[in-house]
Amino acid sequence: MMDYSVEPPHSDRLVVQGIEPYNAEPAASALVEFKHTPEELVYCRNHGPVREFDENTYHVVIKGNVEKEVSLSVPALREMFPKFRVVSALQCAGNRRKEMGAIKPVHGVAWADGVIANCSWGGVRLSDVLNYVGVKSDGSHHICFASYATLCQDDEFYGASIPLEKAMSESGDVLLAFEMNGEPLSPDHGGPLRIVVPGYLGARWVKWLDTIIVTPSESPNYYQQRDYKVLPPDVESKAAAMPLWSKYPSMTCLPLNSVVASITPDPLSPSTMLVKGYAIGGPDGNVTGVSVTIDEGNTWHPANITYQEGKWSWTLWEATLEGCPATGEVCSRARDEKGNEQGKEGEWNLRGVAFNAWGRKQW
Ligand SMILES: Nc1nc2c(c(=O)[nH]1)N[C@H]1C(S)=C(S)[C@@H](COP(=O)(O)O)O[C@H]1N2
Ligand SMILES: [Mo]
Repeated sequence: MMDYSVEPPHSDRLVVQGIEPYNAEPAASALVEFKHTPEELVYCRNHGPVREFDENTYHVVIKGNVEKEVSLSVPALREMFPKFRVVSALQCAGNRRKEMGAIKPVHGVAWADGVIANCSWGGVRLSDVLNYVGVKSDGSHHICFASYATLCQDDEFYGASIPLEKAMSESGDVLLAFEMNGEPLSPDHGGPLRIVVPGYLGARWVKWLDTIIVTPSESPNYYQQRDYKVLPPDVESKAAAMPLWSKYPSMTCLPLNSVVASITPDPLSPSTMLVKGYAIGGPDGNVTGVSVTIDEGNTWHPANITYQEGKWSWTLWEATLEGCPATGEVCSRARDEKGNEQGKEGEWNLRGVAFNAWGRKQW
């Protein structure tokens, strides 16, 4: 049985979507006030109980197609490998699921638009650790991550995998992380050790990481094989999805996206609105621009980008709109390095993942 009675205390700044397991998100309006998301505003997404472990005795085993199998403690990782920091957004594939669910019901936690956090992650490079153990591979291998440390809902353990190329690429910035925002990683976010996979959906960022296996195929885990996939829109039930899971690819990157987080009228001139939001790049690189409209896209106004850092951070933006009516709606649209633009509508899928219609908020 899963025991939820011994969880450490959670932040009181989050909107709770579920207690067992603990799932909670901040208001997007609170999120966009910070470049780096403070710990108390970082969403919590769990498929089982949160557990607390001692960093000094916590180990990760690395095995499979490697020259030497090892078991390394977190202090050993700290000592043996150079430390790196990367600023990266962590985002759940179910971000904005509530909006997709308004089109047609979907399966999953009805997240609003707060399951995203932009943090500075500290740890050692997965590529350094893999070079140390020596990967025996002809190229097309996968690095499987698992946590047996805590139980979960749909499988014996929580697991995920990423392709070897992503794990080994210098610019991929995949970390075995033991710090978040310069502090030891807390139990809620997978401390003492989690994997950080910049640019990939949160489901691959395995928390309480205790096992890494190098294999020729992807992780067999439920969360890699039977979930976190975009099924075609005509698949409308779990029964219809069952024979199809294995035919569709596991998600890696989430799409280009933007969200309108807050609209504040100027106290001195109420027809002037300050609009704030966030945006995030997809598989084709980071955000290069965000525009807003209050007339369904007839006229677009460029927003100012107020924050972006490196390759993997989110983008914060704001726009001042003058001459607004008493009530209305603001939409946002992001553009990326390759010139792709966010589409007006997002496509529905059964699991409610990867929703990226224009951001939309009424005042
Ligand atoms: N061991 C374990 N790792 C996990 C999960 C989990 O339930 N168990 N949830 C995943 C999902 S779906 C997401 S979105 C992120 C959430 O990380 P956070 O709770 O630190 O925000 O962790 C991922 N890693
Ligand atoms: Mo997630």
